[in-house]
Amino acid sequence: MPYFIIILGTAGSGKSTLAGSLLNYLESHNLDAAVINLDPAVEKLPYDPDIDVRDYIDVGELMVKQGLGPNGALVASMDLLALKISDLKEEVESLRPNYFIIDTPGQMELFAFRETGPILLNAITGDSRRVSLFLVDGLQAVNPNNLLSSLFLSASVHARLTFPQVNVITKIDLIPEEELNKILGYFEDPYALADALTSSSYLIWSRDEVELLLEKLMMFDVVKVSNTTGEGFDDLYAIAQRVLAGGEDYYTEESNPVL
Ligand SMILES: Nc1nc2c(ncn2[C@@H]2O[C@H](COP(=O)(O)OP(=O)(O)OP(=O)(O)O)[C@@H](O)[C@H]2O)c(=O)[nH]1
Ligand SMILES: [Mg+2]
Repeated sequence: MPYFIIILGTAGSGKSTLAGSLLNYLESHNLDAAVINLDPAVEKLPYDPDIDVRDYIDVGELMVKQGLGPNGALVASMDLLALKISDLKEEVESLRPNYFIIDTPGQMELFAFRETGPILLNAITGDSRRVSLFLVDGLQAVNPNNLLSSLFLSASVHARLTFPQVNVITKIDLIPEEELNKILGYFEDPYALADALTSSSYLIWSRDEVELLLEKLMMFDVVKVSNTTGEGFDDLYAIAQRVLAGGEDYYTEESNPVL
């Protein structure tokens, strides 16, 4: 059975670029991989998708016909896709790669707050082993308050999907080394992040509660990558493979962050 690597994250965090880079990485290691594009609104992709939801739905047409804005049309198109899931599933089952990489839309509402995203992903992946990669835009994570928001969002996605999940900090080629070390330091010592947050970001919590919260939010493994230079892909592959081989029981075992 193929393994599924699902790439999630905020708009522009590097999902599609990472899907392409990961495909190249796997193929260059003689592993057979296929990419599923689940973003109906994308115009240009940095890879050639093996399966493409744009063959199933037309967001532009939905916007015109139903008078919807871009976000509403995206949500509506995923609902429509859910109705065509058996065709999509058939297409997925017709391919037999070692790995499926799933590129998703940056509209996080689909996966953090709505049922359609999880329904679609569960249907596509079936009984296969899967891992979610939650992308955190490294340029945004330089700001501790942004990093906190990303960690909350990552936890929301995990609460909805309940797949094993790894946080991936992207665009590290654009981050000065000193700033990058600070971000990585936060994952080794959540108290350092608690210190760095401006107090306005946790008005309703005491310092003790913030520390406890951060410890929980940082329980996912974290990897840093550059989609441009390829740095970090050995670590990303190693950790994804470890999670996939460990299956859904992964969190019952002790996990060590790869930094
Ligand atoms: N320097 C650098 N740029 C990156 C990296 N990853 C992505 N980018 C750039 O960031 C921009 C957004 O990347 P995408 O891969 O389209 O991001 P996305 O998450 O798929 O975006 P949406 O699908 O619109 O949500 C593009 O200009 C990429 O070239 C990286 O690791 N380093
Ligand atoms: Mg994209």
